[in-house]
Amino acid sequence: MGELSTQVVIIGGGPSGLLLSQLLHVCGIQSVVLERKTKNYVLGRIRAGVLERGLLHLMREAGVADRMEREGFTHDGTLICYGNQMFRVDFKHHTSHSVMVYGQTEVTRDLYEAREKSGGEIVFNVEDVEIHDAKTNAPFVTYKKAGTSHRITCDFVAGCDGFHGISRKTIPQKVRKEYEKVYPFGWLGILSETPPVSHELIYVNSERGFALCSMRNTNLSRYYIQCDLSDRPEDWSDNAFWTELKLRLPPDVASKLVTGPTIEKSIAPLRSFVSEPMRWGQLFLCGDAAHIVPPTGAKGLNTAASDVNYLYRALRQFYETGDTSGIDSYSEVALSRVWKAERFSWWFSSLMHRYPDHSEFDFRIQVAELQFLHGNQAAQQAMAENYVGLPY
Ligand code: FAS
Ligand code: PHB
Repeated sequence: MGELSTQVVIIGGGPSGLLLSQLLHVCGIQSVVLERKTKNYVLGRIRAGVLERGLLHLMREAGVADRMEREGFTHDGTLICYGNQMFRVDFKHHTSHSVMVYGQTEVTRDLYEAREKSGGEIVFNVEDVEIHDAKTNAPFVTYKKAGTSHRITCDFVAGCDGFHGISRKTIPQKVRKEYEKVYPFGWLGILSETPPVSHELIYVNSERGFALCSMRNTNLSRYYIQCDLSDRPEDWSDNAFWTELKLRLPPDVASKLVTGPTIEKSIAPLRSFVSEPMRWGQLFLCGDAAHIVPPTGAKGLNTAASDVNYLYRALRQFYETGDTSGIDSYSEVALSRVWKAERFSWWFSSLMHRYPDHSEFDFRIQVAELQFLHGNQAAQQAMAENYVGLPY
């Protein structure tokens, strides 16, 4: 049995775990990251694309913002289409803030590079991770790697292992309160080495269903269309995807769309999910381990970042002063912002998708909501405040 000791064991080497590890490192707190996959596997997952202002600040504080500042795209607004209408919500005008378009893959790559450069301990291909004695002052984590058992004693455990991880389930079922809403459709997403159809994102509510035009750089486009839950990526040829996307876009946008071979094609199911509490003894949950949002509002990665912000500051406060107030209030403070992100993501999803079980009345309410957003500056300000990211 391999024996190790550290201050914080972080389970999960995705953006939550890596960002927390790097921020703790910057203020001299030791951590070990346990990741069940390989680094390349983690980097191969195509996920989020829009970063809130809070995450930008955290990346700068973690010392990993240089490439993002060079290669990311600052977006001051977004376009919204419905019926034969298209309008722009001006984030900068309403909030004096923007968002950064920079893929989660690149955020994760920058964090891996920084951890490796500073000698961070990241163990890949771990198996059978288990958290022990979380309710005591001497928690420890065991895991296997290549058949050898290991044990790490620590002060705290950060569960950053995503929706399918083991951390949330370490909290006894009778202690956990879970809330869930499953949406009756998925998102079929593609990447193509083609120039984006627009320099800003376009969210579309068309009679054939939702569509989103996004990007990663000037020659890497990211497009999504709402699809049935029974669909599989292999059911959609490239030609079928492009044809459907064009049918959902306004004609003047569709006519400018540059198509090409897809280099990635995947379907993400949509769900809203929250598990409370986010703390159990010395175990703290961050990111998808505790909550999931439909990607409509680009809040998944960004809400993981706000959890990391609260936990990082709470642990720093404890190690620097012995004060446990941040740790003791972590779950309540993090959940307050989580639920606001859940609300916005649910609201924006309700506004932009065609629901198979919608009545005629539901549909007319959706049109009225879109017309109100289109014509009311206060409504656009409320949307802009949520989209750029509420304050931490
Ligand atoms: P992650 O799931 O990213 O990372 C958890 C890590 O823990 C993984 O690397 C996993 O391998 C590891 N792990 C799991 N169990 C473990 C164990 N037992 N031991 C050790 N390691 C373990 N958000 C957006 O904002 N926009 C999007 O378009 C978008 N698209 C998405 C598409 C998909 C298919 C999915 C699943 C999510 C998407 N998201 C999107 C949300 C996504 O970006 C998450 O919010 C973000 O990855 C959260 O980061 P983490 O909390 O680090 O969780
Ligand atoms: C993306 O570029 O992947 C993206 C952008 C905005 C969203 C969801 C996904 O709301």
